[in-house]
Amino acid sequence: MLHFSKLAAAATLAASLMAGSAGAQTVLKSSDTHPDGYPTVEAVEYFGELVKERTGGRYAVEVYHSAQLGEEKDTIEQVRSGVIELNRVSMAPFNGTVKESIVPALPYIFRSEEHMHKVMDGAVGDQIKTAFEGAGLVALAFYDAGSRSFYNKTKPINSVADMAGLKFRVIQSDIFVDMVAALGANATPMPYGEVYSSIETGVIDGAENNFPSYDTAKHFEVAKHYSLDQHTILPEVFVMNKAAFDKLTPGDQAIFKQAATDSVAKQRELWAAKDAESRKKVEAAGAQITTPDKQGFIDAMKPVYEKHVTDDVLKKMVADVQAVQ
Ligand code: GTR
Repeated sequence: MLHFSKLAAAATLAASLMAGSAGAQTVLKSSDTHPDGYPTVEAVEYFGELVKERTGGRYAVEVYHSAQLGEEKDTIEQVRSGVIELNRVSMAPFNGTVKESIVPALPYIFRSEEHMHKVMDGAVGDQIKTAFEGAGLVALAFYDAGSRSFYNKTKPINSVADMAGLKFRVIQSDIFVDMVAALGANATPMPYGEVYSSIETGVIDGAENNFPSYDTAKHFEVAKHYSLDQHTILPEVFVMNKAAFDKLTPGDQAIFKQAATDSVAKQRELWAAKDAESRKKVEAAGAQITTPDKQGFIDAMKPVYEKHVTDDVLKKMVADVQAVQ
């Protein structure tokens, strides 16, 4: 043990001396709830490699995966206050603080993943990015997270009627709570890391997520009925503390932005592969996938839109999204 820590100290010293000879290196911390190898973790690592290369080693990124720095809500506070510089999280936990982030979280707002890409790569995406600045954050990139669907341990879901009375964990956003209520079920928002044991012990019947999360968080082991209702195609967001970003020179800011854009293409490729791989894996492990009639789910969402799309800004954004072909 002693031997190991001496070695580690020597390695750290050597690394800092090397960095010193090339000019001081600033290491930026980034959080992710997912395990090493997950597409978002890999994408931020790739971003870090590009930044390091393009700044001649002046900046590097260290990704703390597997929720090492805490659950999403906590790490969002950390990045807003500057305790960490970067964070890759879902857009949903921002719904209460960044109004414009509500739009991509609305159920069935996107017709397909292609539609989501067009919207998020276009004017509405830019509008959402600008809105994050109000929360002290620079939204560097939007990443793919496929579509979220319900899964539970109790029974297969083939229609809205089958949802009645079931208890689902939802991601921490009121939109998701209201969506579940509109489907006749009960929602409990809770941190991601508590979902497995809560399903196992019966505190909840299930949750809602995409295949890679259902797979890597092992939820398929405790909730085998997965219904492809695809209620949201909610992208992830990769954010940077605004004060930390503002401290960069204009040249470095451009490098960071370009590296983030480059990481999006990489993440989309990784995501498509992981989505297919995870689906295969959970099916082989016994997950039962049903394809419910989506129209019933879509029709039930009217009250969610009425409650959350309240002002003119949001109404216009929803219309703009719908107009994107
Ligand atoms: C995943 C998402 C995570 C986290 C999680 C959740 O799809 O990638 O960032 O938000 O869902 O449901 O908490």
